[in-house]
Amino acid sequence: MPLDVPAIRSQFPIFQREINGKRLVYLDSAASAQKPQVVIDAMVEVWSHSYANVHRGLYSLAEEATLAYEGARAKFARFINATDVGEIIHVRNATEGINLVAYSWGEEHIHEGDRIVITELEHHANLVPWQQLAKRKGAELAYIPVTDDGSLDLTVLPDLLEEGRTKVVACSVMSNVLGTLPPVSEIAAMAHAAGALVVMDGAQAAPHMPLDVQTLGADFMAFSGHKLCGPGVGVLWGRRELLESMPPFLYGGDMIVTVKRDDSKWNVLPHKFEAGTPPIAEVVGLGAAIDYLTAIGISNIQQHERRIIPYAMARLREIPEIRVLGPAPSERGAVVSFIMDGVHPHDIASVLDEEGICVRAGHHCAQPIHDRFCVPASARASFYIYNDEEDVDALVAALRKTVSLFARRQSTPR
Ligand code: C6P
Repeated sequence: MPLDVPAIRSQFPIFQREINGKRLVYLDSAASAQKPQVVIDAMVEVWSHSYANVHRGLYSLAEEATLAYEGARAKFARFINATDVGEIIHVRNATEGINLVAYSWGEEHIHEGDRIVITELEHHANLVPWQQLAKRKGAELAYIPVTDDGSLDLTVLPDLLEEGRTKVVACSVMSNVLGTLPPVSEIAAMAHAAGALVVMDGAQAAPHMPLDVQTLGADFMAFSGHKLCGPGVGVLWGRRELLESMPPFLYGGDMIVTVKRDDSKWNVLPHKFEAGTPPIAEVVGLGAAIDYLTAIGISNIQQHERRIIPYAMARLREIPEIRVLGPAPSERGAVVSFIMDGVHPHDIASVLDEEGICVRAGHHCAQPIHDRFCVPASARASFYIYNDEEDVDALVAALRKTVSLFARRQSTPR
C-alpha cells in the first residue's frame, strides 16, 4: 500500500515548524529519525501516570511499570521474529550492543592468532570494537573489500574464512554511507560452515526493511531505537545458548540473583545483561514506535523507499557536478551520499540549511569507506516515511543553487 506521506507528516509535531523561514525538509533520518506524537505521548504517559522503577517495587505502580517495560521487550522480539524474549537485551544503542558482544563474547573467545572478519563499509560502531579487541588479543582483523560499484567483493571470503582460525564475521545489513545491502544470509551461511559466529549490525536496516533473525542466520544483531522514530534506547538480540555462556558486560543491581561478600551469582536472561535502572519510559516509547511503524507496515515502508531512491538518484544525475557514491538504486537502501566538484560537503550542508533542508555532511562515522573512494567526506541525504518526491525536488533545487553559488564565487576576482 502506498504511504500517505502528508498524513504521516501531520503525525510528527516537528513538521509544524519552519527552518530559516522555509518548510522543514528532513533528509537526515539515517542519523536519527523524527518522533511521531504517539511516541512522545507514550513516554509522557509513563512519566505522568505509570512511573516507578522496574523489577524492584512490590506495589501496584511498580508492577504496572514493569509490565509496560517487559511488554515492550515482547514487541521488540516480535519485530525481529525472535521466539524467545529472554534473547532481547535492552541497551543504549546499537553501538553499546556491539560493544557488549565484542567485550563479553570476544574477551573469552578471541585469542592470539585468531581472525576477525569485518567489511570495508562498516560504521565505526561495528569496526572499532573489533579492531580494539584484535589489538588487545593479538588477533588479525581482516576486511571484505568493497568493489568500485559499492558492493562487497565476496570472492575473497572463502580465503578469509579459515576453519578454526576465523572466529567471527561482523557485517552491516545496510551501509549508512553507500546504502549497500550486503547478502548477509549468504555471508552467514559461509561463516557458519567455517565455524565462525555472525554479528549483524541492523542499525540502518531495522527502520526500512523486515528483519527476521531466524532466516537471516545471525548469531547476534543490534539496532537503535532512535532511528526507528523512537527514543534513545537500543536492542541487542543474541542466540540464547551464546548469551547464557557469556559473562556479564556490566555489573551491579538487577543483574544478580545473590551477592555474597566474595562472590555473586548472575540473574537469568535477559537481566544478566541489564545492570542498573534501565531507561524505562524510553523502552516503552520504543514499544510505541514499533507499534506505529508496524501499523504503517515495514514492507510498505520498503516499497515507498524503493520508489523514492530511484527518483532521487535520477534527479541528482541531472546535476553534472554531482557524483553519487555506491550501488544502483535497486541495490541500495534509503541513503544517497554524494560529492560535488569543488564544494566541500560542509558547505553543501550549510547552503541546504538556509533552504530548510537537513542533510548530513562529513564522514558519517565511516572513515574507511570514504578512504576506499578516496574522498575525505560526503554529503548524505537519507529518506524515511515522511519524505516524498517533493522533498527530493527541494533538495535538487537547493543543490543547483549551491553549484551556481560556488561557481560564481570561484569566478569572482579577489
Ligand atoms: N549511524 C549515521 O548518521 P548508534 O549511534 O549506536 O545509534 O548507531 C551506530 C550505528 C551503527 N551502525 C550503522 C550502520 C549506523 O549507521 C550507525 C549510526 C548514524 O549514519 C549516526 S553516526
